[in-house]
Amino acid sequence: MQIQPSELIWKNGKLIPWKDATVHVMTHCLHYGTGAFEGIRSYSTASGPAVFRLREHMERLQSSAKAINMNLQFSVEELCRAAKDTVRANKLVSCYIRPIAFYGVSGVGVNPIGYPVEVFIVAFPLGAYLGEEGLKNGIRVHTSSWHRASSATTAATAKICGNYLNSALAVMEAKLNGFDEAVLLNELHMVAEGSGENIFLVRQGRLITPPLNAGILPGITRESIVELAKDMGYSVSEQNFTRGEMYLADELFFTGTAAEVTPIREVDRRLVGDGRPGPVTKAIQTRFLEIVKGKDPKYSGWLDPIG
Ligand code: PPE
Repeated sequence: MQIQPSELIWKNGKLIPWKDATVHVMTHCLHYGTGAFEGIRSYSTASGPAVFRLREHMERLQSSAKAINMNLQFSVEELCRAAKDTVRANKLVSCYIRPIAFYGVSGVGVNPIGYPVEVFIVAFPLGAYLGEEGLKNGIRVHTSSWHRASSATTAATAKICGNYLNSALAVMEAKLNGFDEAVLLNELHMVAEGSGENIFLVRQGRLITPPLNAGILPGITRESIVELAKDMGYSVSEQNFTRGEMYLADELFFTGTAAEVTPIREVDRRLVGDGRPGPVTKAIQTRFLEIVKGKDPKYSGWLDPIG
């Protein structure tokens, strides 16, 4: 996916030119994946740009950092302010915000304790993660031969850079096999999530999504959709399901900051339902896209105006 550079990047408290936001080759995180990051979206609303669930994302960044014994030197409030400053400084409205914190340069060796910690926040325009066509008509996925790294192997529920090797292997395999995205099973062979999305199954009008102890990333969109779907009157349960149960689903969809609510129209070369986004997915997607654009005052607490 091409990136459209913006002007300024926030680095450890200061805004610097895009081209200067570089790292040294001996950066610990580059070698060992010892960093944490976030993906956040800002949307255009009638009262100006607003960031969706900014605080929750910065709290998750802090939690991911804690999992790798990394002290960020910036509070959640400071990080929220910094993210908004970055969007404003770049005169962006609808955009993606990528905070990343990582162990920098000191010595050599796997142990990063005592290394300097660098924090960057980048903001840039981003369209539909799985394509406009995918957002509208659904995507084709396959079950990956790679399993989601287990909770016994890594801090699987933290958004840590190194964990994304697992996702990268899965998505490369999916693309090389002609699919749009991968679905990963966990160590118990239950459905976990996509390479960068949580997953929901709809059967007989009820929604099911894997529980947090399935080793998934605790998605902020996932949590929002659970709440929204319940408010819309749907039954929602956090329950494990199998690959075979995906084949019997009436509807399947992915959720994520980047992916928003993306329908899945085919899984392992089997049509999901009739191969078109189903009514529940469409209703939830429509409501979600209205909420993020500030069109529903009931959920205005999920939006943080940039001002
Ligand atoms: N699972 C994974 C593995 C994941 O990476 C994401 C976010 C989610 C679930 C959904 O989480 P949330 O955004 O809080 O609802 N993936 C990011 C994209 C990764 C990428 O860099 O590409 C995102 O959506 O921003």
